Amino acid sequence: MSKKIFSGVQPTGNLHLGNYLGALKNFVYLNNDEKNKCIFCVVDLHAITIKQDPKELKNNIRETVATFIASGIDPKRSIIFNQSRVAAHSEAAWILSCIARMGWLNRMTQFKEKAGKDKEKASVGLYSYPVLMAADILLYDATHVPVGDDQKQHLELCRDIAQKFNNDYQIENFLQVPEPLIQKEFSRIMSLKDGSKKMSKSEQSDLSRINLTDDNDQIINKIKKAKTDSLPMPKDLKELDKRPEARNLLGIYSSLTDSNLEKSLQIFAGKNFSKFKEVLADKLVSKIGPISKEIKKLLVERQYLDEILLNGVEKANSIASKKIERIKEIVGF
Ligand code: AQP
Repeated sequence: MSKKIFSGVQPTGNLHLGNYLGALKNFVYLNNDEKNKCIFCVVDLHAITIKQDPKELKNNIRETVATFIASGIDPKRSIIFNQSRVAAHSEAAWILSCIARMGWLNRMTQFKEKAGKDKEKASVGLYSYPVLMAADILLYDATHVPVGDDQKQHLELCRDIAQKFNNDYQIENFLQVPEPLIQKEFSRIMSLKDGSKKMSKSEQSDLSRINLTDDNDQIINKIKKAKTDSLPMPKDLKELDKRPEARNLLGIYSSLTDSNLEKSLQIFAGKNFSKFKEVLADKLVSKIGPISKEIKKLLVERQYLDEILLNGVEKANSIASKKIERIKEIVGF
């Protein structure tokens, strides 16, 4: 079945192994299927929900495009563009924010996590972030949205908004209700320093994540220093429930080798962590090392990256501008 794919990545720097295994790896797989129409967006409007340095943001937008391409997304086959250049995203977000209910947004756990204890000081944008995300997806009639497990709740909200819009305006199937594409296993990669926290760009300690720009020595060093416990490698799946760091490292290994936890356990059960870490570091170096080199090469070619974005903006705009016009007609503007 052919799929219309839409997904986005925030240009907030430090793209990491979690972004790769949870999202980018899947983007590449979908991009490689000729039947699919894929749109991958650098969601810069989302990025400013938390204060960004303007110069760094500009660089991070290019770095995100470079990471898409270095990971294997083909810009000739997929549309790659930055969100802020297509005005329909902001316009649709406003209209859809009049459809979404406060009660729905109040349930979003990502806002609670990101706003932390001082909710009063969080930006309004951080709160309404999921409505903008719904606008992104719905403008392109996306049928499927590949994301990491952390975005599942936002996608459910997007489905609710689409259904309510169609119902309120009595226009059946006008907004396509999208399906999430979340991998069953390893859809949430955890911090290398704390198996209960997700690997994240904004975590202060660089040792908590493998950045996609890390060189081979950095990767090896971070895996060496990754938190484990003093016991040997677990013997069965049940044991993993109580050992989140071991589960995470085995999950990373399994995802990199397109395997599963059970098979990985058969190889490493009872062995020393140090031996396992050596094998894991090797796998990471052979997967992430070439991506890191390619990102650095591409970053020098600023004009090439800008052309990809310009070209993508033109294509995205021609789709989104038609949809927003129809939305405006439907609401009575
Ligand atoms: N740890 C993760 N495991 C699996 N998937 C992940 N994703 C992010 N972190 C993990 C997925 O990567 C895609 C792009 O994410 P994003 O850049 O839009 O923002 P995010 O989810 O907010 O990423 P971070 O790293 O967690 O950023 P900060 O630190 O700013 O909060 C998404 O599909 C996401 O699911």
